[in-house]
Amino acid sequence: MLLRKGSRCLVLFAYVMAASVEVFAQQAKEFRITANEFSFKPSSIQVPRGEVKISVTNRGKFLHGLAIVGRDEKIGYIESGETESLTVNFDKAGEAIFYCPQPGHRNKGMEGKLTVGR
Ligand SMILES: [Cu+2]
Repeated sequence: MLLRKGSRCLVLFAYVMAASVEVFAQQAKEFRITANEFSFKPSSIQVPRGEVKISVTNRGKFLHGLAIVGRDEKIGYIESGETESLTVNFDKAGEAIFYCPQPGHRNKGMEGKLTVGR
């Protein structure tokens, strides 16, 4: 296939971008949580400071999600059987509560504790 100079440049750019995204993703430590009716497992996780990837698998029948008190980033909902990830940058040590943002789920017990190490 013949490509004009401009489009070859774009293809190269796309490759470089894909490679950078890959490196970026590998740097974040990943933590896995499962969601069900109506709890998270584990309900307490310890993460290091810095970039952390939290992957949530919905093992329930309802929609579930993940939100962290005091943070804007969240996963609004995850379909049953699916996994979604959230990358968060924790810049200081401390504790935070994570919960399911689906209406009523937090009150039914879908919350847990996230401890950020020093
Ligand atoms: Cu839920």
